[in-house]
Amino acid sequence: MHFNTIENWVKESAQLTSPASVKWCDGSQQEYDHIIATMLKDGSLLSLNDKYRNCYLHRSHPSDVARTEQQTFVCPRDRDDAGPNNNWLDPQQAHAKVDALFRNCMQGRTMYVIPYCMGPIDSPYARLGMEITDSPYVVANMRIMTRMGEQALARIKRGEAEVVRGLHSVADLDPQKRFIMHFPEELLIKSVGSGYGGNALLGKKCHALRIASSQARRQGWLAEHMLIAGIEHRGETHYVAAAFPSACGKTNLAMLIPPDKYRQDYKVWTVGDDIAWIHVGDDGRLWAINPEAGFFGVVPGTNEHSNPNALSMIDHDTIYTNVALTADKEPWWEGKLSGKPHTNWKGEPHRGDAPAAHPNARFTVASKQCPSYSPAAEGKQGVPLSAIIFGGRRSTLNPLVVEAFDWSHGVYMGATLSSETTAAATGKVGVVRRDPMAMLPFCGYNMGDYWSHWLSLQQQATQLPRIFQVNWFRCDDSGKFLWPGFGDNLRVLQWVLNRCRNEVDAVNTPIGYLPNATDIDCEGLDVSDATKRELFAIDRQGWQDELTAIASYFSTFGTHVPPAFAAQAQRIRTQLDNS
Ligand code: SAT
Ligand code: MN
Repeated sequence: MHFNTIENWVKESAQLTSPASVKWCDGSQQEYDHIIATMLKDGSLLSLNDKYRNCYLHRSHPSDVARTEQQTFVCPRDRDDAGPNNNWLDPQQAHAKVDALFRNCMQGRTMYVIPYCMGPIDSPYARLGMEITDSPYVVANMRIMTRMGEQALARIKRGEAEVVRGLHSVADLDPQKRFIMHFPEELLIKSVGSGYGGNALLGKKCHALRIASSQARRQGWLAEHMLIAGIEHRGETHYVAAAFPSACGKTNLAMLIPPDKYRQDYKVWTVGDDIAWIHVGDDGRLWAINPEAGFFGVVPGTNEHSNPNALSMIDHDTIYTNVALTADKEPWWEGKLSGKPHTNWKGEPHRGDAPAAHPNARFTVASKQCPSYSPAAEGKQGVPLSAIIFGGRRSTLNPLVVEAFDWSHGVYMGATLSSETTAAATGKVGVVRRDPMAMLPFCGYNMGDYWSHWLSLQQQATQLPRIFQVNWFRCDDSGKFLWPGFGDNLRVLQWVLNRCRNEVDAVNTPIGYLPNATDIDCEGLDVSDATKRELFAIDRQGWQDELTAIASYFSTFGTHVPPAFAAQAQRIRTQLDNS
């Protein structure tokens, strides 16, 4: 895209929104410090106890605490291209609707122009973006989450083919006038009325997933809601990418510290915790880069046990959003093992049983602060994938781990992923919803076509990763988790790796390859043989019902569903009947 086009768009945006001034961000430390100072002064940031060096608290508007999927739209010309997985508006209508809200909305405010790069600045797989915003909070967060400023601008000026533009304003934060609009055909995002996370940091879900997924389809790659981690064992590192819905533990898994007995032999390296851009390498393998430069992670539940790496990286140079405070102004959240809440996330005295921190409270922190951050994450080519893992939060049915028979079956497995909802999006928590590849809220085109695109990689790649599905959340009849999770998930990753290296065989079942009982090491765990059997039990009736539910879900995508899926379902049904 020619730089003139971008400059003109900035001018037009200023004409539309009438800011008091326009500032092009250079991404420097001085600029960041200045933004922080401005926010401390106007009260939109609060300083914390000195023990938390350069840490700040931002309290968002209480009606603006999570992504709002109802108000998120994908607007290609043809409704069918958005698919039943997206809200759609005709692009002209969508522009008219939001432009009316943008009109003069920045009066008296500064309009910031943020050039940014998703991915290592010198990587051929990195992509450029420009976000316009009137929120200093967004500027500060974008500086942590992306490679922002001069270098990105230089790359844009060199005439990068595709630059994604995003216009954002908090406007008056009225939930009724909140819209997050995507125009994949114009590589354009318009977001108004929210200052929160995925609604406002446009590099993240809007660009790196919704717009990027549609670019990826055109260009033969994948933009996925996946963590990337390296698992080092005896000098060899295997990389896995894993998709889980929001707030299901991607960050914890990406930063896993092996349990004591494994610590000598295994080390987990963090490449990314939320998004993976995956391309076919010259060697026919799939390679992944993390387009982000920071973590925007869920705070509640983070502690020495669940994620020691995260805990140690967020005690300095971190922006907290919607956590509680102790009496001496330390950040506090449910699950924190020290201190007690004095002021809740809204800034009111904490009392009663209501959570003190918002369940979707977040930290924003640079990746480089993570003790397990992988040097490979800064490499140009990314990392080669040995395995892809799909995970959901299901209290029943899905086993602890199962391996797909082949790529087609794995894609089907990903497409049938379902999970109980969390606080990361507004709406009811704990209801099972289908969330194919954990991409339901983020796939920027028709999900049926997306599945076909996944399948088509078989024609492009010669050495595809193996595909697995995991479920850390299976419960017994009384609702107690059967599996300890967290660091002990390494025991499952060990099996995944052993399978990738052809070192163990597995049990062939209708739903895929399950581990032999002795191949998941439970030594030292409070997991009895009976519990282990429960973790892998195949509830035949449950699976038959699941197939019926899946078929009815797929039917909502009509002719877009790949024919290969019907064949998978048929095979599973027949094998269940005969089992
Ligand atoms: O608010 S975000 O979309 O960035 C976080 C998430 O839902 O994964
Ligand atoms: Mn996410």
